[in-house]
Amino acid sequence: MTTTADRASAIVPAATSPYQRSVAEYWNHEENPVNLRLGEVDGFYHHHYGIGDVDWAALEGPEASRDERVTAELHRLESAQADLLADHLGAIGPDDRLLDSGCGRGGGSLVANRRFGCQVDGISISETQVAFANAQASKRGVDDKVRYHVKNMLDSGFATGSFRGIWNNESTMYVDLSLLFAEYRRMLARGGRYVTITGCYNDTYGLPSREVSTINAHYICDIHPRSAYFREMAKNRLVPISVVDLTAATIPYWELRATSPLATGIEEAFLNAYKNGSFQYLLIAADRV
Ligand code: GPP
Ligand code: MG
Repeated sequence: MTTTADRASAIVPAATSPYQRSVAEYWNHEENPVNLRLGEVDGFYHHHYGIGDVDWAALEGPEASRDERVTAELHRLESAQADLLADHLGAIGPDDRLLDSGCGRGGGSLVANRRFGCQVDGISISETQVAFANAQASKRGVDDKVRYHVKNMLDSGFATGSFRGIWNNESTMYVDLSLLFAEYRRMLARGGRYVTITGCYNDTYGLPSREVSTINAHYICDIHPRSAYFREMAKNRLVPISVVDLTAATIPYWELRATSPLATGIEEAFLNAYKNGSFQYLLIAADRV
């Protein structure tokens, strides 16, 4: 049967397993200053990391405003990451529809709407994140186009073929990729684009390193090997068009973050994982054929 309309959200609960409920709980209560203070810089609240060269001058100058400069610099690098993801969505017009899958507090959807002027739906299993994100969209006056929903990315109920583009910005490590990409195969229009930026473990290292396991424990997630992305995409009519290894580009962000009072304690694990070759920061863009 081909569905032509989105399913009403109330029919199924968003978080369907004890694991998913524990993840929703984590994000319902998460208030890390590294996310909130950065978001306050310009109202784009992100839940991903940064890329690009650090302007180390942020550490110099008056001591009193040093933290503020570092916060702004970290936010600049996270914004550059969001822009790079949007660069890979392809030619999106104002009448197209995009899905921000695992939208967090919603910054990425606002970035895409600002760039393309199109409708964006963001989904998260965290009620708190969705409420926060919808409040931001209203504040910006874009709530007619940008809407956030409490939905499960494995079974969101959006209509078949209804999206021109779908992305995950650091959220695929919470789900089984075979289920995820089967759902994207269904929801993406033919010729549509899928983009993910993700941390994955490096198959050439072997199985997850101590540092990768530490990151998993920190966020209650399950980082996949690089190979799983390509295998599951190939099974689901998603043909990679760009693969960018962002590992070297994200290390400066983590080095700066480690100097900041906003550091959460996970910085050394990321730096060591990237430097010992067990972990990679990757962008993958794929066409739905
Ligand atoms: C969180 O971003 C990102 C994840 C939970 C996914 C894990 C990412 C990997 C690349 C493995 P955040 O901005 O909420 O985290 P933090 O609070 O540490 O900044
Ligand atoms: Mg963050």
